[in-house]
Amino acid sequence: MQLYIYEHCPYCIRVLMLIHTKKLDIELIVLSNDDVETPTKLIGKKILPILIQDNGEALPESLDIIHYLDQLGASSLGDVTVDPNLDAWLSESKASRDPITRPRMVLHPFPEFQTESAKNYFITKKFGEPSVMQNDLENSEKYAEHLHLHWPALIELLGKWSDNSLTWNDIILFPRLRNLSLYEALIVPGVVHNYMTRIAALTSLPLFHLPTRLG
Ligand SMILES: N[C@@H](CCC(=O)N[C@@H](CS)C(=O)NCC(=O)O)C(=O)O
Repeated sequence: MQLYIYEHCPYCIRVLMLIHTKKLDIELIVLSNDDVETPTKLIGKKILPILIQDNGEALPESLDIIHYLDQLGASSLGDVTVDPNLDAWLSESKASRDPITRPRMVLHPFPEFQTESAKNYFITKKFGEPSVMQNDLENSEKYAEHLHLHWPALIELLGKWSDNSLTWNDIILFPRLRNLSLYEALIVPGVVHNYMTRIAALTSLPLFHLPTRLG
């Protein structure tokens, strides 16, 4: 099997979390961010991740791919159960997280952003104008302050989750927190720090910078 990904993409990282945990032998193909043709040929639109199954069929949608892969051999994740408050936390914190992570995605040397055209594709799509991206970058500290208002609610969620093996909650949350670690000056509470480092180790998906620990 083959998996088409972008390394900055949280949905692609969801799938990699399971692949690494189950040690599945799947060929990873990182597409350039401006390659519209390859995904469009496979599934009719430009969106990753896409899994090419052994029978050649292309399967899009991260959760469908994870569900399919988790059924192979012994299941790691079991039935889909996601904390009903997790989506709300992600929605509420999005306006603080996105301006921190998005500019840094395209500045990081991810393989999908190796050409100017690939970078420009992302910048135009996400920001419209390079000046908007620059503005987000310059206001990182302000957004990081906003983010601090959201940590107590996340700490409450994490307190209710089991911390033995990988869960569906981790699949949804960790890629977002990991992308926040692109910010070299990230400061997180001890509970969140423990969570990020534990899941990074469990899934062999290292953080980009180790956040400063608060408490
Ligand atoms: N619902 C999809 C969402 C995937 C998604 O939004 N992927 C983004 C990258 S993070 C994408 O490929 N967007 C098109 C683009 O980057 O041009 C899934 O869960 O797989």
